[in-house]
Amino acid sequence: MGRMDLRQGIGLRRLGSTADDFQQDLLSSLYYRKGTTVESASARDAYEALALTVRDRLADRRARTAAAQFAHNPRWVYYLSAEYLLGAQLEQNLLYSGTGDLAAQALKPLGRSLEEIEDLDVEPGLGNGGLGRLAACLIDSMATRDIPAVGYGIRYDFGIFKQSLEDGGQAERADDWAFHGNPWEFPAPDDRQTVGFYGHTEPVPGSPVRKRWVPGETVLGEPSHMLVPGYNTETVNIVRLWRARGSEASFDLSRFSAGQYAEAVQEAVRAENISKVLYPDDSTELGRELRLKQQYFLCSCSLRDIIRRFRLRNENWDDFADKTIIQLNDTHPTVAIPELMRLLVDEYELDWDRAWSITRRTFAYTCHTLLPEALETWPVHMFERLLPRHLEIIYLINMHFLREVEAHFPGDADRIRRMSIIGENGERRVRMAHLAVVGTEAVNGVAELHSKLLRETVLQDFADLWPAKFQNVTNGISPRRFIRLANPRLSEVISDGLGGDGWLNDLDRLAELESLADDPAFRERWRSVKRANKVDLAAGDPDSLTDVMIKRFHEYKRQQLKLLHVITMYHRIRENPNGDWIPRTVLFAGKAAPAYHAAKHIIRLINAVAATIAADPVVAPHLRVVFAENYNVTLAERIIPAADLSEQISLAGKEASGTGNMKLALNGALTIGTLDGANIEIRAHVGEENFFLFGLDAFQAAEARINGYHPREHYERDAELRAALDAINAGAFGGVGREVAESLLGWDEYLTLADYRSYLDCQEEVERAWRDRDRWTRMSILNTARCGFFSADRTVADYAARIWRVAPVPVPRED
Ligand code: 26V
Repeated sequence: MGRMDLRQGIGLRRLGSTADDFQQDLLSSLYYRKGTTVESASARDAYEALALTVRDRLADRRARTAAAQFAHNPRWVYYLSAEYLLGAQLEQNLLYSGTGDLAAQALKPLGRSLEEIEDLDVEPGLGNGGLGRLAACLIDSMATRDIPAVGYGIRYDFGIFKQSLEDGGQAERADDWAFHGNPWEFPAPDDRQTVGFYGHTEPVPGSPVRKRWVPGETVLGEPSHMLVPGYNTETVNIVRLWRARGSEASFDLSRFSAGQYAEAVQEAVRAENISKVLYPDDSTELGRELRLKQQYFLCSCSLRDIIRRFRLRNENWDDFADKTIIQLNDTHPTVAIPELMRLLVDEYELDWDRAWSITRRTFAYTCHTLLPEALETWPVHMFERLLPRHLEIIYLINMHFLREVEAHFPGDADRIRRMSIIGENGERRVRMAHLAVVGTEAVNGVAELHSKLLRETVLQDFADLWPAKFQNVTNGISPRRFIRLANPRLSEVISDGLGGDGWLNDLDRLAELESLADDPAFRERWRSVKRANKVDLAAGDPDSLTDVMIKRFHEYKRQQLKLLHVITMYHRIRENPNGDWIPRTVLFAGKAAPAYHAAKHIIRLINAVAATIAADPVVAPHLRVVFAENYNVTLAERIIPAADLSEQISLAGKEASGTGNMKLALNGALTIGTLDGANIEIRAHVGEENFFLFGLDAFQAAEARINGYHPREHYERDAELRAALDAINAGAFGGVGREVAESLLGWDEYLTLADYRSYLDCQEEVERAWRDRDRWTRMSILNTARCGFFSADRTVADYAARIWRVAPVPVPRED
């Protein structure tokens, strides 16, 4: 209650809502917070002053949110994620605070346009791809649904690397995203935490289970938070990001005085390295100690913060799980499970069974992959060195757990070996997914097929033991960011069609567009929006079919399949230059993990093919290949509204969900895709006649592998496929790409050649549909109209009802 009284008591001035008020506040930010004047303000000064002015308005709502939420003492949702891809903040915060027009007005006396200022807003690239962007969409929707929540993460100094092309290949540069400072965050140094590493454990006299951990190294975690406003509601939640710092004692003054400058700071540097850089994951770079350190750093800081917050309103540990649900975004934060056990048993002196019952009810785990190589494990010896007490606790958890298994499946030694948290084949390793399943109340996959495959393959033993624990929660996306902000033209058409913008909080209402799909005037508007978006993107002829494949580069996603299609189109056009070809712009964008050589070869080959086609006067008028550098949220927001065709062509059974597929379909792109991840649900929603399906299904793909797959058979049998691969090998594309051809012909891990013919046939279907402009537009409208299900608001509602069991806590409006 203290907080609310405090705020009410101080009679803080309300921020005005007129253009004049905003103007005044912008100028005072410029004068008093930036310390400059209208005359001498740089563009960056104007940007920062504007950011602070907008932030103030949200901070006001934040204060009321905190008061209302704490007064309510609800069950809080804590989202733990090593990654957040928040996207640019200014435009979003202008929209969510309803100050866009005011801002444009207020900037005029400064001689600046809003567009110019928005270009200075840097996106914090604190994630790799889908998993990090999902975290950002979910916290947006939690705020929009008035769910008391905090997202916890790491404030990396360097985010996902910046990609550029050099000689057609990927080059990486560091992403010093906060080089100029970050006006959106509030440092909260008083909430800093101390985190231990290494050292040893000592018995506690008189207690058989408690231990004292004496760390060999300690590091400070300093939080700052960014505001996470809900749309069309008062709630403003936060995402709290931890940054590692050396303590005062880590600077060695005596060494400095002796001229040993590097040595004097080495301990502080070691500490600060923990939050220095985001791991460009999705490669085989696993097993690095620093990465495990990051994970524990995040978990330890966040749990202590969660406990601090719990104790503001509660006393009894038995209430902890009723007031706390911690959602683990993949296994990266799984060490939170033994950490909570350690805090409860060793520090707060609860007995083991009570602590375990609390812990299990506190956590839930979302799995985001099926790829065996992406399932995290850590060498036992590394764990033992870095986190000796946690390893002991994991052993104890495992002992109790395996007894439970033995009780259910007596004498099934094989099952016990398979299910153990400690893998014993070769090097002993801690299996984080097993720990996550054992230590949580609910486990979910991210699309129907993915959840089913989890239950039936990777986690089958666990599903046998605890069938009720396994659930599905299909992913979703923020309609505010990916329709309203990314595609203002389409948003206007939709709002006109539906009579208002209520759909932005209730995406199922898009269904009302269905009746307009046959209205010629509406279709015409729909088409002209897409065309204008293509003109803005300026990637190619706006009247060409804009065919986009935008996602991380991964062999399982099969950019190489798209490329074989491109090469075949190139051959066909060359052979028949006067054919009735449909002009196409094929746009690729995406990053490859720096150590993922096969993926980088594919990037290089794409650019070599693009150059060859561009230089060919016969083919260039019909076909253009573009590789857009440095794919990130900001670039996605430009490409998605301009797309006609969405490539979702992963090998069935490999893509857990995909979320780009949803963004593209909602913006009226038609999907060509396999029966994988959320594609299956997209197809079910839009109707099979409005989706281009091809390829093996997950069952057939698994069968093909088991029955002995021979890519060469496809090569021998299919002349066009052979021509494409032969062209690569013959050096038709500047001699680039032989590695790609070699891997496809040699092993073809992801059955690219098996799906080639089916994919090409399906592309002909696409072209037939494209030739009938009205048919295509109708399909496009229906895609948008029928994808309301893929709002992250629905995803959050599912988590809230079935996993978190939390209800909204509305924040009263001021006045
Ligand atoms: C990690 C690794 C690391 C080792 C080598 C291979 C590999 C492959 C993938 C990954 C990423 C695993 C976690 C992840 O980002 N999953 C993505 O999560 C999205 C949100 O749920 C989902 O839409 C994507 O389908 C899924 O790939």
